[in-house]
Amino acid sequence: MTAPLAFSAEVTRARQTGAPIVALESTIITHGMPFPQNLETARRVEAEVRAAGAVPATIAAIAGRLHIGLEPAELEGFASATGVMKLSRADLAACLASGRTGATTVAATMIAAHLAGIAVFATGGIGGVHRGAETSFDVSADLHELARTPVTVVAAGAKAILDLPKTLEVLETLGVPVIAVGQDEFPAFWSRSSGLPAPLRMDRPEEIARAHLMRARLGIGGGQLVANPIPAEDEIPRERIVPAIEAALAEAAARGIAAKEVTPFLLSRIFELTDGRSLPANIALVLNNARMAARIAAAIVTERAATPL
Ligand code: PSU
Ligand code: MN
Repeated sequence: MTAPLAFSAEVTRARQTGAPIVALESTIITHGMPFPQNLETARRVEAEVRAAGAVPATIAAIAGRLHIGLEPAELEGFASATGVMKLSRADLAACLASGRTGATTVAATMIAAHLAGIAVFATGGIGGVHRGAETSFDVSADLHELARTPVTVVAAGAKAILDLPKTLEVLETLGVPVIAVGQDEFPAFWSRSSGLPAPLRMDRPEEIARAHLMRARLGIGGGQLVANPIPAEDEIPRERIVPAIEAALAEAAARGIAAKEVTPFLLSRIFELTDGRSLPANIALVLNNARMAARIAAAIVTERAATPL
């Protein structure tokens, strides 16, 4: 018995021709943005991947099958569905085995991408170490997945709602390369600057592709985190977003929000507290990451052909 994968027509063709493919997550659609902006954004992200010369594979569990690429009607139904599970490594199998529908987080999307032979994945921001993790122990399973599954994940850093220094420490402990694109600093999702140096810096997609392939040649396993800063014209300066973050965090603590609910709660409160200003920035950075991921995926195809293992 093999994994219950369902490929879209477009992804099936790309697999036959060896075209570059970029995986896209679906938790950002169901738990990260309000309807209908979530559907519109999902479509725009797919279009951005195509425009940059790769094929998008939006990943989601629908009625017990793990979809690698969604047909337009599936994407629409999924974006407006209610009661969709939020799936990480812990619950992916349970969801599929019971025939349910679920959105894949970074961790679950990496697992699906790897099963489907897809090397590169674009998202907004990965999960990380939450503030107060020294007492709550809330550390996203995304970090452990990066340590074990060989997929290159393009994100705009980790969300600024997190404890970024602790997130970088855990990534270092787990042996995950953190590569800032085009700058020395680790980006902070809505803002380009975090005040923290990134462990590695690369300026071109080809370098990132070669590093991905070198990890495979060395048998190291695990993925790479590509930290791609939000475009300057779209960023929300740190001092503007910090008050909204502090207020949302205080509210989450007062209401006892815990476990899987934390990230969706914070994102939707920050959206409200910034009068919606957080959303265009979030959309812009996802589009920017989709473009970068497409270039890396194309470079991996080219480099693989040039340097057989
Ligand atoms: N980034 C966003 N919006 C999101 C997420 C990330 O801009 O909704 C999601 C991703 O799916 C990520 C998840 O994997 O939040 C992390 O959740 P947690 O902190 O519960 O591990
Ligand atoms: Mn968590």
